[in-house]
Amino acid sequence: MEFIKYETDGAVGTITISREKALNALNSQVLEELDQTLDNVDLDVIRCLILTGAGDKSFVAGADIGEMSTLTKAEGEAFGKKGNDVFRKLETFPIPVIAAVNGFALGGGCEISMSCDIRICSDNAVFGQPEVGLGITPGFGGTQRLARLVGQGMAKQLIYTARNIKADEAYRIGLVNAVYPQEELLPATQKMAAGIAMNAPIAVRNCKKAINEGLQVDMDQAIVIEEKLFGDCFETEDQKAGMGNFLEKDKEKKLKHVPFQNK
Ligand code: DAK
Repeated sequence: MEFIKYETDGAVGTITISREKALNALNSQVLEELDQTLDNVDLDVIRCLILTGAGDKSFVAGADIGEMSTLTKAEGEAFGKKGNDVFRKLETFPIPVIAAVNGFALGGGCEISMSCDIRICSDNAVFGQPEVGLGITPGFGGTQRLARLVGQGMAKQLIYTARNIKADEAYRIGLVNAVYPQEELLPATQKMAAGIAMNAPIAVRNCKKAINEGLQVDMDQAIVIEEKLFGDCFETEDQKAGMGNFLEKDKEKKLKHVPFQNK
């Protein structure tokens, strides 16, 4: 792989978009490599993913404007489909994905971070949807995911004005969960990912599914989705170990972590 690095540490996998000279902009090769990397994540071992960008200036400065500028209509459609498929794969990936946003997250960069479950950013991060200034609409789900995350009034303001916002404003409007100095971003994200990976994997996966799928339907249907995924946890080794841990009378044993299984 030329533009994607994938490393693992225990049950946490880190994907780094590594095209620093173009501020990690997404061209078709980056999208293709990201797609393949996701397909190759060993879900028997990895329980949480981190997505970040190489360097300390940019997470992803958007889709590659140079490549897009010469696309024909058909090629534009193919590029859009590739991007949307990969972004959707991230969003529906069975395990949580945390975006560690280490700088510019513009256009497709902001959109890819919004396809992740959680966004944590560095204090130099900049978010924005500059597309209307380029004569296009956000095309990788920005109009949909931004409105769901920060509410339609704020999303419309950001998209119509094409104004970039800094980390503190992104935090204030709920686009990111936390802001850290650049050098603390990855350690803090790794700590959060490791904490998630310590929890029962089937339950964590089912929570992601319940939240994602429940948000697409009305409350009556959403509750049915939750019931089903709740029920699915029973009779698993994790549920037995988790509840057994709690009920264990012996204090020593009670505090001892019983490792969870992936089955
Ligand atoms: N694409 C290609 N190259 C980029 C890039 C981008 N998005 N952003 C930066 N670069 C390259 C620059 O061209 C420059 O390359 P060299 O000239 O050194 O070869 C290098 O990265 C460093 O950039 P700068 O010299 O500009 O660095 P500065 O610090 O001065 O400025 C900046 C940083 C992030 C403010 C600036 O680079 C910038 O404004 N970049 C563009 C940001 C942007 O507008 N991004 C949104 C792109 S539009 C679709 C679906 C989705 C999309 C499109 C279609 N379909 C469904 C069909 C998505 C669209 C977008 O993301």
